[in-house]
Amino acid sequence: MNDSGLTQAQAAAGQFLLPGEIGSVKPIGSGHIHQTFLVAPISETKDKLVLQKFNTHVFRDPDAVMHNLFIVTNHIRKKTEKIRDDSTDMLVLEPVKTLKGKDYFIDAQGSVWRCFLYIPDTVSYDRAPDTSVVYEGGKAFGTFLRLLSDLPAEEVKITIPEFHNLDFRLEQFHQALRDGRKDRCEETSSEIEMILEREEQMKLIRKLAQRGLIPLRVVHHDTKINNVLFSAQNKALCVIDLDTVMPGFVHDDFGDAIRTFTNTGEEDDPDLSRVSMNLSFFEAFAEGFLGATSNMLTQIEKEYLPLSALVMTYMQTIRFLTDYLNGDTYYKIHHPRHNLQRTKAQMQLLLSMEEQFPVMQEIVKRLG
Ligand code: GN1
Ligand code: MG
Repeated sequence: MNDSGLTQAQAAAGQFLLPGEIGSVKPIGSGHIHQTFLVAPISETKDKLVLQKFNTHVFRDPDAVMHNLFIVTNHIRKKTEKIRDDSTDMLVLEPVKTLKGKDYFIDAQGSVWRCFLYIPDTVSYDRAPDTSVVYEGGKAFGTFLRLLSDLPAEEVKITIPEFHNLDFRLEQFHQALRDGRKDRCEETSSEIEMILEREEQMKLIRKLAQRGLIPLRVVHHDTKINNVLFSAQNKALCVIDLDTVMPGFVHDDFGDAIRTFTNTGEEDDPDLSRVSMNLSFFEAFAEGFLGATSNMLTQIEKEYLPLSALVMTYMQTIRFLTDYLNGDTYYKIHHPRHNLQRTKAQMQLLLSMEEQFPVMQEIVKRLG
Protein backbone atom coordinates (compact mmCIF):
# COMPACT_ATOMS: atom_id res chain seq x y z
CA MET A 1 0.00 0.00 0.00
CA ASN A 2 1.52 3.36 -0.99
CA ASP A 3 1.00 6.60 0.94
CA SER A 4 -1.29 8.11 -1.66
CA GLY A 5 -3.61 5.07 -1.33
CA LEU A 6 -3.81 5.65 2.39
CA THR A 7 -4.35 9.40 2.02
CA GLN A 8 -7.11 8.69 -0.46
CA ALA A 9 -8.68 6.23 2.02
CA GLN A 10 -8.48 8.78 4.86
CA ALA A 11 -10.28 11.33 2.73
CA ALA A 12 -12.92 8.80 1.65
CA ALA A 13 -13.57 7.70 5.25
CA GLY A 14 -14.72 11.22 6.09
CA GLN A 15 -17.56 10.88 3.58
CA PHE A 16 -19.40 8.19 5.56
CA LEU A 17 -21.75 8.40 8.51
CA LEU A 18 -19.13 7.85 11.15
CA PRO A 19 -19.77 7.04 14.78
CA GLY A 20 -17.14 9.58 15.86
CA GLU A 21 -14.07 11.58 14.82
CA ILE A 22 -11.56 9.44 12.88
CA GLY A 23 -8.46 8.36 14.80
CA SER A 24 -6.70 6.11 12.29
CA VAL A 25 -7.11 4.42 8.89
CA LYS A 26 -5.04 1.26 8.28
CA PRO A 27 -4.96 -1.39 5.51
CA ILE A 28 -6.38 -4.82 6.56
CA GLY A 29 -7.43 -8.12 4.94
CA SER A 30 -5.97 -10.47 2.35
CA GLY A 31 -8.50 -10.32 -0.52
CA HIS A 32 -7.24 -10.38 -4.10
CA ILE A 33 -9.69 -7.84 -5.50
CA HIS A 34 -10.67 -4.78 -3.39
CA GLN A 35 -8.44 -2.72 -1.08
CA THR A 36 -9.68 -2.87 2.49
CA PHE A 37 -9.04 -0.51 5.42
CA LEU A 38 -9.97 -0.38 9.09
CA VAL A 39 -11.25 3.01 10.21
CA ALA A 40 -10.94 3.53 13.98
CA PRO A 41 -12.53 6.53 15.71
CA ILE A 42 -10.50 8.43 18.31
CA SER A 43 -12.83 7.24 21.07
CA GLU A 44 -12.27 3.54 21.83
CA THR A 45 -15.88 3.11 22.87
CA LYS A 46 -17.21 3.99 19.41
CA ASP A 47 -17.70 1.48 16.55
CA LYS A 48 -14.96 0.89 14.03
CA LEU A 49 -15.70 0.68 10.32
CA VAL A 50 -14.37 -1.30 7.39
CA LEU A 51 -13.77 0.86 4.35
CA GLN A 52 -13.24 -0.65 0.90
CA LYS A 53 -11.92 0.81 -2.30
CA PHE A 54 -13.97 -1.01 -4.83
CA ASN A 55 -12.31 -2.72 -7.79
CA THR A 56 -14.36 -1.37 -10.69
CA HIS A 57 -12.25 -3.21 -13.24
CA VAL A 58 -13.62 -6.47 -11.78
CA PHE A 59 -17.06 -5.24 -10.64
CA ARG A 60 -18.18 -2.89 -13.38
CA ASP A 61 -21.56 -2.11 -11.90
CA PRO A 62 -21.26 -0.88 -8.28
CA ASP A 63 -25.01 -0.15 -8.19
CA ALA A 64 -25.76 -3.82 -8.84
CA VAL A 65 -23.31 -4.95 -6.16
CA MET A 66 -24.73 -2.58 -3.56
CA HIS A 67 -28.30 -3.46 -4.53
CA ASN A 68 -27.53 -7.14 -3.88
CA LEU A 69 -25.76 -6.35 -0.65
CA PHE A 70 -28.85 -4.65 0.79
CA ILE A 71 -31.29 -7.26 -0.58
CA VAL A 72 -29.25 -10.17 0.79
CA THR A 73 -28.39 -8.73 4.20
CA ASN A 74 -31.98 -7.54 4.78
CA HIS A 75 -33.37 -10.93 3.79
CA ILE A 76 -31.03 -12.77 6.15
CA ARG A 77 -31.61 -10.32 8.99
CA LYS A 78 -35.41 -10.61 8.74
CA LYS A 79 -35.28 -14.38 8.61
CA THR A 80 -32.87 -14.92 11.46
CA GLU A 81 -34.84 -12.56 13.68
CA LYS A 82 -37.81 -14.90 13.22
CA ILE A 83 -36.01 -18.23 13.61
CA ARG A 84 -33.34 -17.54 16.23
CA ASP A 85 -32.12 -21.08 16.69
CA ASP A 86 -28.45 -21.83 17.26
CA SER A 87 -27.83 -22.61 13.58
CA THR A 88 -28.70 -19.04 12.63
CA ASP A 89 -27.15 -17.36 15.61
CA MET A 90 -24.81 -15.49 13.34
CA LEU A 91 -24.25 -11.86 12.50
CA VAL A 92 -25.04 -10.19 9.19
CA LEU A 93 -22.90 -7.58 7.45
CA GLU A 94 -24.16 -4.04 7.99
CA PRO A 95 -23.40 -1.60 5.19
CA VAL A 96 -22.96 2.04 6.25
CA LYS A 97 -24.32 4.85 4.05
CA THR A 98 -22.52 8.05 3.07
CA LEU A 99 -23.24 11.42 4.69
CA LYS A 100 -25.49 12.12 1.71
CA GLY A 101 -27.44 8.89 2.24
CA LYS A 102 -25.88 7.05 -0.72
CA ASP A 103 -24.72 3.42 -0.84
CA TYR A 104 -21.21 4.38 -1.93
CA PHE A 105 -18.98 7.39 -2.51
CA ILE A 106 -17.09 8.35 -5.68
CA ASP A 107 -14.03 10.54 -5.05
CA ALA A 108 -12.38 13.13 -7.30
CA GLN A 109 -10.16 10.45 -8.88
CA GLY A 110 -13.25 8.42 -9.78
CA SER A 111 -12.54 5.70 -7.16
CA VAL A 112 -15.57 4.03 -5.62
CA TRP A 113 -15.68 3.53 -1.82
CA ARG A 114 -18.11 1.73 0.47
CA CYS A 115 -18.25 1.02 4.16
CA PHE A 116 -19.42 -1.60 6.68
CA LEU A 117 -19.68 -1.75 10.44
CA TYR A 118 -16.60 -3.55 11.76
CA ILE A 119 -17.38 -6.70 13.76
CA PRO A 120 -15.04 -6.65 16.76
CA ASP A 121 -13.27 -9.59 18.42
CA THR A 122 -13.23 -11.89 15.41
CA VAL A 123 -10.54 -13.96 13.77
CA SER A 124 -10.20 -15.09 10.17
CA TYR A 125 -7.97 -17.72 8.63
CA ASP A 126 -6.24 -18.20 5.28
CA ARG A 127 -5.60 -21.82 6.28
CA ALA A 128 -7.70 -23.99 8.60
CA PRO A 129 -6.14 -24.67 12.02
CA ASP A 130 -8.28 -27.70 13.00
CA THR A 131 -11.38 -29.75 12.16
CA SER A 132 -13.72 -27.82 14.42
CA VAL A 133 -13.06 -24.56 12.53
CA VAL A 134 -13.67 -26.38 9.27
CA TYR A 135 -16.93 -27.88 10.59
CA GLU A 136 -18.05 -24.40 11.69
CA GLY A 137 -17.18 -23.01 8.26
CA GLY A 138 -19.26 -25.72 6.59
CA LYS A 139 -22.16 -24.92 8.87
CA ALA A 140 -21.80 -21.17 8.15
CA PHE A 141 -21.82 -21.49 4.36
CA GLY A 142 -24.54 -24.17 4.48
CA THR A 143 -26.72 -21.95 6.67
CA PHE A 144 -26.06 -19.00 4.37
CA LEU A 145 -27.32 -21.04 1.41
CA ARG A 146 -30.34 -22.25 3.34
CA LEU A 147 -31.28 -18.74 4.47
CA LEU A 148 -31.18 -17.54 0.87
CA SER A 149 -33.15 -20.50 -0.47
CA ASP A 150 -36.41 -18.51 -0.53
CA LEU A 151 -34.94 -15.31 -1.95
CA PRO A 152 -36.25 -15.15 -5.54
CA ALA A 153 -33.30 -15.30 -7.98
CA GLU A 154 -34.80 -12.40 -10.04
CA GLU A 155 -34.25 -10.05 -7.11
CA VAL A 156 -30.52 -10.55 -7.28
CA LYS A 157 -28.51 -8.83 -10.02
CA ILE A 158 -25.64 -10.38 -11.96
CA THR A 159 -22.56 -8.58 -10.66
CA ILE A 160 -20.02 -10.49 -12.81
CA PRO A 161 -21.50 -12.18 -15.89
CA GLU A 162 -20.41 -15.81 -16.47
CA PHE A 163 -18.47 -15.74 -13.19
CA HIS A 164 -18.38 -19.49 -12.49
CA ASN A 165 -19.20 -20.64 -16.00
CA LEU A 166 -16.47 -23.16 -16.73
CA ASP A 167 -17.08 -23.04 -20.50
CA PHE A 168 -16.47 -19.29 -20.37
CA ARG A 169 -13.33 -19.67 -18.23
CA LEU A 170 -12.01 -22.26 -20.67
CA GLU A 171 -12.75 -19.90 -23.57
CA GLN A 172 -10.78 -17.14 -21.82
CA PHE A 173 -7.96 -19.62 -21.24
CA HIS A 174 -7.88 -20.65 -24.92
CA GLN A 175 -7.86 -17.02 -25.91
CA ALA A 176 -4.90 -16.41 -23.60
CA LEU A 177 -3.11 -19.35 -25.25
CA ARG A 178 -3.60 -17.63 -28.61
CA ASP A 179 -3.06 -13.98 -27.66
CA GLY A 180 -1.21 -14.06 -24.32
CA ARG A 181 2.52 -13.79 -23.65
CA LYS A 182 4.38 -16.38 -25.69
CA ASP A 183 7.26 -16.73 -23.19
CA ARG A 184 4.79 -17.53 -20.43
CA CYS A 185 2.93 -20.05 -22.61
CA GLU A 186 6.20 -21.92 -23.20
CA GLU A 187 7.17 -21.75 -19.56
CA THR A 188 3.85 -23.31 -18.47
CA SER A 189 3.49 -25.99 -21.15
CA SER A 190 3.09 -28.82 -18.61
CA GLU A 191 0.38 -26.96 -16.65
CA ILE A 192 -1.39 -26.12 -19.91
CA GLU A 193 -1.36 -29.76 -20.91
CA MET A 194 -2.76 -30.86 -17.55
CA ILE A 195 -5.63 -28.41 -17.98
CA LEU A 196 -6.42 -29.49 -21.53
CA GLU A 197 -6.42 -33.20 -20.57
CA ARG A 198 -9.18 -32.61 -18.00
CA GLU A 199 -11.54 -30.36 -19.96
CA GLU A 200 -14.28 -32.85 -20.80
CA GLN A 201 -14.46 -34.55 -17.41
CA MET A 202 -14.64 -31.19 -15.59
CA LYS A 203 -17.57 -30.01 -17.69
CA LEU A 204 -19.87 -32.75 -16.37
CA ILE A 205 -21.68 -30.74 -13.66
CA ARG A 206 -22.25 -27.86 -16.05
CA LYS A 207 -23.75 -30.19 -18.60
CA LEU A 208 -26.18 -31.60 -16.03
CA ALA A 209 -27.15 -28.06 -15.11
CA GLN A 210 -27.70 -27.17 -18.76
CA ARG A 211 -30.06 -30.13 -19.00
CA GLY A 212 -32.02 -28.68 -16.07
CA LEU A 213 -31.03 -31.49 -13.70
CA ILE A 214 -29.46 -29.21 -11.12
CA PRO A 215 -31.56 -26.36 -9.66
CA LEU A 216 -30.45 -22.75 -9.86
CA ARG A 217 -30.10 -21.17 -6.40
CA VAL A 218 -28.89 -17.89 -4.95
CA VAL A 219 -25.34 -18.76 -3.88
CA HIS A 220 -22.32 -16.96 -2.40
CA HIS A 221 -19.77 -17.72 -5.17
CA ASP A 222 -16.65 -16.93 -3.10
CA THR A 223 -16.70 -19.36 -0.19
CA LYS A 224 -13.04 -18.99 0.71
CA ILE A 225 -12.10 -19.76 4.28
CA ASN A 226 -11.17 -16.12 4.83
CA ASN A 227 -14.70 -15.07 3.97
CA VAL A 228 -15.97 -16.38 7.32
CA LEU A 229 -15.32 -14.45 10.53
CA PHE A 230 -14.94 -16.60 13.66
CA SER A 231 -15.31 -15.67 17.32
CA ALA A 232 -12.35 -15.95 19.70
CA GLN A 233 -13.79 -19.39 20.64
CA ASN A 234 -13.77 -20.33 16.92
CA LYS A 235 -17.53 -20.28 16.41
CA ALA A 236 -18.47 -19.07 12.93
CA LEU A 237 -19.87 -15.56 13.38
CA CYS A 238 -20.40 -13.96 9.99
CA VAL A 239 -20.17 -14.73 6.28
CA ILE A 240 -18.56 -11.78 4.48
CA ASP A 241 -17.62 -10.70 0.93
CA LEU A 242 -21.12 -10.76 -0.54
CA ASP A 243 -20.27 -9.08 -3.87
CA THR A 244 -20.66 -12.24 -5.92
CA VAL A 245 -23.93 -13.46 -4.37
CA MET A 246 -25.80 -14.36 -7.57
CA PRO A 247 -27.85 -17.17 -9.07
CA GLY A 248 -25.67 -20.27 -9.33
CA PHE A 249 -25.39 -23.85 -8.10
CA VAL A 250 -24.70 -25.48 -4.73
CA HIS A 251 -21.55 -26.87 -6.35
CA ASP A 252 -20.10 -23.38 -6.75
CA ASP A 253 -20.13 -22.89 -2.99
CA PHE A 254 -19.33 -26.37 -1.74
CA GLY A 255 -16.52 -26.88 -4.26
CA ASP A 256 -14.81 -23.55 -3.74
CA ALA A 257 -14.99 -23.93 0.02
CA ILE A 258 -13.31 -27.35 -0.09
CA ARG A 259 -10.55 -25.74 -2.18
CA THR A 260 -9.49 -23.48 0.68
CA PHE A 261 -10.82 -25.15 3.86
CA THR A 262 -9.02 -28.45 3.24
CA ASN A 263 -5.71 -27.25 1.81
CA THR A 264 -2.78 -28.24 4.04
CA GLY A 265 -0.72 -25.50 2.37
CA GLU A 266 -1.37 -21.94 1.23
CA GLU A 267 -3.34 -21.06 -1.88
CA ASP A 268 -0.08 -19.81 -3.40
CA ASP A 269 2.32 -22.09 -1.53
CA PRO A 270 5.80 -22.01 -3.14
CA ASP A 271 6.54 -25.40 -1.54
CA LEU A 272 4.31 -27.88 -3.34
CA SER A 273 5.13 -30.64 -0.84
CA ARG A 274 3.03 -28.72 1.69
CA VAL A 275 -0.07 -28.69 -0.56
CA SER A 276 -2.67 -31.47 -0.34
CA MET A 277 -6.29 -32.04 0.56
CA ASN A 278 -6.79 -32.98 4.21
CA LEU A 279 -9.44 -35.71 4.13
CA SER A 280 -10.58 -35.16 7.73
CA PHE A 281 -11.12 -31.51 6.87
CA PHE A 282 -13.15 -32.58 3.85
CA GLU A 283 -15.32 -34.72 6.09
CA ALA A 284 -15.71 -31.96 8.71
CA PHE A 285 -16.74 -29.39 6.12
CA ALA A 286 -19.19 -31.77 4.45
CA GLU A 287 -20.70 -32.62 7.83
CA GLY A 288 -21.22 -28.96 8.76
CA PHE A 289 -22.50 -28.04 5.31
CA LEU A 290 -24.86 -30.99 4.89
CA GLY A 291 -26.12 -30.61 8.45
CA ALA A 292 -27.53 -27.26 7.35
CA THR A 293 -28.60 -28.12 3.79
CA SER A 294 -29.26 -31.85 3.54
CA ASN A 295 -33.06 -31.43 3.72
CA MET A 296 -33.21 -28.99 0.85
CA LEU A 297 -30.65 -30.48 -1.56
CA THR A 298 -31.73 -32.94 -4.24
CA GLN A 299 -30.12 -36.36 -4.61
CA ILE A 300 -28.27 -35.32 -7.74
CA GLU A 301 -26.96 -32.15 -6.10
CA LYS A 302 -25.51 -34.25 -3.26
CA GLU A 303 -24.08 -36.84 -5.62
CA TYR A 304 -21.94 -34.24 -7.39
CA LEU A 305 -20.61 -32.44 -4.30
CA PRO A 306 -17.30 -34.35 -4.29
CA LEU A 307 -16.70 -33.66 -7.99
CA SER A 308 -17.47 -29.96 -7.43
CA ALA A 309 -14.35 -29.66 -5.25
CA LEU A 310 -12.22 -30.84 -8.18
CA VAL A 311 -14.06 -28.64 -10.66
CA MET A 312 -13.71 -25.47 -8.60
CA THR A 313 -10.02 -26.12 -7.94
CA TYR A 314 -9.58 -26.77 -11.66
CA MET A 315 -11.41 -23.53 -12.49
CA GLN A 316 -9.25 -21.56 -10.07
CA THR A 317 -6.11 -23.06 -11.62
CA ILE A 318 -7.34 -21.92 -15.02
CA ARG A 319 -8.18 -18.43 -13.77
CA PHE A 320 -4.75 -17.92 -12.19
CA LEU A 321 -2.93 -19.29 -15.24
CA THR A 322 -5.04 -17.23 -17.66
CA ASP A 323 -4.14 -14.12 -15.69
CA TYR A 324 -0.45 -15.08 -15.78
CA LEU A 325 -0.55 -15.60 -19.56
CA ASN A 326 -2.38 -12.28 -20.01
CA GLY A 327 0.29 -10.41 -18.05
CA ASP A 328 -1.42 -10.19 -14.62
CA THR A 329 -4.30 -7.85 -15.23
CA TYR A 330 -6.93 -9.30 -12.85
CA TYR A 331 -5.63 -10.50 -9.47
CA LYS A 332 -3.50 -8.39 -7.16
CA ILE A 333 0.01 -9.88 -7.26
CA HIS A 334 2.84 -9.49 -4.76
CA HIS A 335 5.66 -10.48 -7.14
CA PRO A 336 5.96 -11.08 -10.93
CA ARG A 337 5.56 -14.88 -10.77
CA HIS A 338 2.77 -14.85 -8.19
CA ASN A 339 0.03 -16.06 -10.53
CA LEU A 340 2.30 -18.87 -11.71
CA GLN A 341 2.98 -19.89 -8.12
CA ARG A 342 -0.76 -19.86 -7.44
CA THR A 343 -1.39 -21.95 -10.56
CA LYS A 344 1.11 -24.62 -9.54
CA ALA A 345 -0.21 -24.80 -5.98
CA GLN A 346 -3.81 -25.15 -7.16
CA MET A 347 -2.83 -27.83 -9.67
CA GLN A 348 -1.06 -29.73 -6.91
CA LEU A 349 -4.19 -29.52 -4.77
CA LEU A 350 -6.27 -30.84 -7.65
CA LEU A 351 -3.93 -33.84 -8.01
CA SER A 352 -4.36 -34.59 -4.32
CA MET A 353 -8.15 -34.41 -4.63
CA GLU A 354 -8.08 -36.71 -7.64
CA GLU A 355 -6.20 -39.32 -5.62
CA GLN A 356 -8.72 -39.15 -2.78
CA PHE A 357 -11.84 -38.85 -4.91
CA PRO A 358 -13.32 -42.32 -4.23
CA VAL A 359 -13.13 -41.75 -0.46
CA MET A 360 -14.64 -38.28 -0.81
CA GLN A 361 -17.58 -39.89 -2.56
CA GLU A 362 -18.02 -42.46 0.20
CA ILE A 363 -17.99 -39.73 2.85
CA VAL A 364 -20.68 -37.65 1.15
CA LYS A 365 -22.83 -40.73 0.55
CA ARG A 366 -22.63 -41.58 4.24
CA LEU A 367 -23.39 -38.01 5.40
CA GLY A 368 -26.02 -37.09 2.81
C1 GN1 B 1 -10.97 -13.53 -5.42
O1 GN1 B 1 -11.92 -11.22 -3.33
P1 GN1 B 1 -11.31 -12.53 -2.95
O2 GN1 B 1 -9.86 -12.47 -2.78
O3 GN1 B 1 -12.08 -13.11 -1.78
C2 GN1 B 1 -11.94 -13.88 -6.53
C3 GN1 B 1 -12.50 -15.27 -6.34
C4 GN1 B 1 -11.35 -16.26 -6.35
C5 GN1 B 1 -10.35 -15.86 -5.27
C6 GN1 B 1 -9.14 -16.75 -5.31
C7 GN1 B 1 -14.45 -11.34 -7.66
O4 GN1 B 1 -11.64 -13.53 -4.19
O5 GN1 B 1 -13.38 -15.59 -7.38
O6 GN1 B 1 -11.80 -17.53 -6.15
O7 GN1 B 1 -9.93 -14.49 -5.42
N1 GN1 B 1 -13.02 -12.90 -6.57
C8 GN1 B 1 -13.38 -12.34 -7.74
O8 GN1 B 1 -8.45 -16.65 -4.12
O9 GN1 B 1 -12.86 -12.64 -8.80
MG1 MG C 1 -12.62 -12.12 0.30
